Amino acid sequence: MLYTKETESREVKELGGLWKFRADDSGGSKLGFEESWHIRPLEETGYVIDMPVPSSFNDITQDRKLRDFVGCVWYEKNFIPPKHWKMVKQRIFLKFESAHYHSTAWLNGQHIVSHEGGHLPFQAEVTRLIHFGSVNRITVAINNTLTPETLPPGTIKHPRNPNKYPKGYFAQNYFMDFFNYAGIHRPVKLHTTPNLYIDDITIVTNVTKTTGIVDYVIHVKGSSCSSMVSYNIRLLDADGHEVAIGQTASGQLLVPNANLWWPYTMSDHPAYLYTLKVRIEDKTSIDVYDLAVGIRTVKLNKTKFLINDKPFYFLGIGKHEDADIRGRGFDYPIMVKDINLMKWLGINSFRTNHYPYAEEILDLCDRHGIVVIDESTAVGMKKAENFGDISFYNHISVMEELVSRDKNHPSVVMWSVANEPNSTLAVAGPYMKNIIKYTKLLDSTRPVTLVTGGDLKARFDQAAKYGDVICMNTYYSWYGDDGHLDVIYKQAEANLREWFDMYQRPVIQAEYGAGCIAGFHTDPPVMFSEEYQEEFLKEYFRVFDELRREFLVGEMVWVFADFMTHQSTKLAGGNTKGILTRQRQPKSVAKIIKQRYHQIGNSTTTESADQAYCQSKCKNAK
Ligand code: BDP
Repeated sequence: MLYTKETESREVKELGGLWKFRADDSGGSKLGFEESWHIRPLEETGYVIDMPVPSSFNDITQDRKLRDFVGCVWYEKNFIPPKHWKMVKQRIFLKFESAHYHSTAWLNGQHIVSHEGGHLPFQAEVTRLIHFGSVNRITVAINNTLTPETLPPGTIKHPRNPNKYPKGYFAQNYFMDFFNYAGIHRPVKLHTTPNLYIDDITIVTNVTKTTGIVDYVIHVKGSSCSSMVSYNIRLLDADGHEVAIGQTASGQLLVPNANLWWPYTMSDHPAYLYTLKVRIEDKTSIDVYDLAVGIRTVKLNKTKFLINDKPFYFLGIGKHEDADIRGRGFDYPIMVKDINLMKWLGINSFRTNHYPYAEEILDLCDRHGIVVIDESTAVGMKKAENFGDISFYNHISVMEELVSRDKNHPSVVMWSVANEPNSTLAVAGPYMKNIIKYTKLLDSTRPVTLVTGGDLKARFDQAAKYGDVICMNTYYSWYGDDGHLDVIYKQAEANLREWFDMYQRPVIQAEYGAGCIAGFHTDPPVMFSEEYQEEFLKEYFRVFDELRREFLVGEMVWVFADFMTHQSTKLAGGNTKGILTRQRQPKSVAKIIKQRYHQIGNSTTTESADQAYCQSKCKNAK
């Protein structure tokens, strides 16, 4: 599914703003369906409130019950379509960029689409259901309940003891360390395409000596006869000059003296983007779509992660899409601020912990040369019941939707199929082996990893070994040997070496970090103080500085900013391992990261990358 945007042949009407909202607090969340709330205006069914879209609903009101609500919530929006959209031979789609977790949508009372899982888009063609010249009504029911088969999984606890729990009491448990924010999290868009339209584009890039190779496949829909469709494909450089053309549905474009897409720490001219202009036409329709193309390769050898055949070192961070009030709701100011902070801190990469992020973020990463490890929603798979057939097929769909959405982003260099599944379980082995194998069938051009966690000994692992890169999360002197900073060097070094020795492939420290309450100072350092967080990181740095000369290809601090979690006596106001506060203000450790990352980043900027750029610029100029 292509990103929804306006082009010469497509229009978009964003349906953000205030929606009507009602939680079904009948207990089983069935009332709304039993009473068919979608067939009439929501306010006729009961009391409704205003709810901003996009946003999580949890932190918008003062109602404690809504904050922790488990079950089905209902949203409704009225809109009037532009009159000129009534044109014949045009299609209209309604797209949700994401809603968490299970969504059912109706237009004017008619069911149009259902979708399982947050963080990925879904849409329906609504051409025949739209009423012109009058108000149309969208109704969406969203259920945030997590079960052993959902991704992420959870369980619902129904304690029976009437002496301890009120009648009807139940609670949602889950095994991921972030709050289960829910609602319509990303924009809702009504958009048009011509009758014949570009449904998908797949780009694969390669490089031979100085020539860039762009293999493309255009998938169209809406034509009864494919031989009647003509294709006009043009690849333009960043200055708008045509560098290659194609006239078929699939083909290869050659770009002599190509400007390669480099991460910003590898070149003074990073993130070079070409534009693929696709135009298709038949007797009645013309459709046009522009796609940014970064020409680059990703390869591995035993000890290195190579971008354009040069070693890349992840000076990275783990993140969340999380902020005050809006929860996990998409927000341009937060997104741009985060990218600016990353550049300020010298961060050249992040993992989309622990779900796919908004496409707008990946676009920014393409343009800024920030490298992304793109992760699925499989987090918190701790029990054997999370590795059954239903989970497996859900997982397959997530990987299909994720790869199909993000495959053309040069910034995305690796897929992560899961975070810290219980890799000691025998069932985890074949399960993850098959998920990784399937992901490679979907995309053979990028490595695939599975992020492993805890102090799991390599020899007991059943699953992480199937990944191309070992991605490892550890928290020495935090979870275990609490407060003993002096164990970090020995334990972290031994652990990373053991994994490399056993599996002989590049290793990334994908998470490590210590909680820190901003403004809490102690000397000598104790846990949760700014000083402890600093010393903790410095101990890990000693290990990284030794091992990056051998097989370590990245370090990714946990975590970019403090974020909300479930409530627990161990978590005051959520997870405080941020190097920034939740409001994106630096803790003292941020300065240490900034200094280290800029220093390493500057020293790894490859002269050859810049030479290649200059050579091709000079040749183009001639
Ligand atoms: C890691 C998880 C991450 C948690 C972190 C922590 O991957 O999601 O937030 O632990 O406990 O194991 O801070």
